Amino acid sequence: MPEIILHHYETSPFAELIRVALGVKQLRWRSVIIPNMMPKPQLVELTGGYARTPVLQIDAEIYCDTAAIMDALEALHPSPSLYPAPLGQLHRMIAGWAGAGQFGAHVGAAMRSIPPGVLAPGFAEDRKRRFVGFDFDQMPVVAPHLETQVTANADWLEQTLNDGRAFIGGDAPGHGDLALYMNLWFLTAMPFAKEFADGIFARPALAAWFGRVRAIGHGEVIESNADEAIAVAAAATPADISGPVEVGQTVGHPVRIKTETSGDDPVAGALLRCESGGITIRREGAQAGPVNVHFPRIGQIVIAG
Ligand SMILES: N[C@@H](CCC(=O)N[C@@H](CS)C(=O)NCC(=O)O)C(=O)O
Repeated sequence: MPEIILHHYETSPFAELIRVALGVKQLRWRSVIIPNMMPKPQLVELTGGYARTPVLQIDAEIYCDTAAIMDALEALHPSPSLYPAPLGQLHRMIAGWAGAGQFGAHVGAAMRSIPPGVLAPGFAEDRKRRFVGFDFDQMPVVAPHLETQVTANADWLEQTLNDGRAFIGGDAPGHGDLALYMNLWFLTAMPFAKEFADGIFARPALAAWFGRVRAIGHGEVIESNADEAIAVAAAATPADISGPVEVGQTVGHPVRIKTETSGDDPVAGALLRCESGGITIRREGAQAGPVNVHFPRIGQIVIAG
């Protein structure tokens, strides 16, 4: 099996989702710790501009966004599936809910009472510039509302799990479980919202489910670093991919991929594939050489030229 390399940092909820997915599949993976704000020159060497966390690398294949990463892990190691019956693909839609407004709500609730001086210099500015609509200065104003959103989510989860099922779809955990888990995990990972988190975790079925997901673990982790990861990409040949593409697009033509609501640079390359299942472009890094960069179709804008 090829080397799996996760570019991530400890406190990232989306990274925690993938770490647990690696645990579900009991995989062995290399951990590359990246900065939690810009600049990220070695990550961008591989992605071409995408700088969100996490990014997965398998040889010269670079997967941006947890949705694309989950597909890559599922293709590499299909069993146990991250999309178990009966929910199957519905897990993706639940993950979409958890990763959008609910993600922001949990981050806001978790960081509401952060004492002055705790955030690294430049962190608040980084998030304001890179996450359209996000502003730490507005936190005291919006946090009470965000807490209501977290509470509604927790109530629904509790009601779902109340019939004694182990995971949201039954006996096996899936993408939706991991995405709901990552938000609640962030509430526990941040020490600033203990009282609020305790109230959320007072729901017994939710708390027991959270314990079951946490017990999955992270698989087998090997420490690595960005230089090694770039060398792995440089030594590998990217996969030969040729379509399908959408109406009006042509394989090989130049495109730029821009993440919705992100202030990061679009990624430029030659289009290899663009369909509901995802987007792949070929680009060349100065040190990494030719790489395939993969994105999910949902949430990405394809700009011709
Ligand atoms: N839709 C993306 C969202 C990823 C995301 O927003 N990650 C956060 C960290 S949890 C991030 O990138 N923060 C800024 C950074 O790490 O520089 C995904 O599913 O991977």
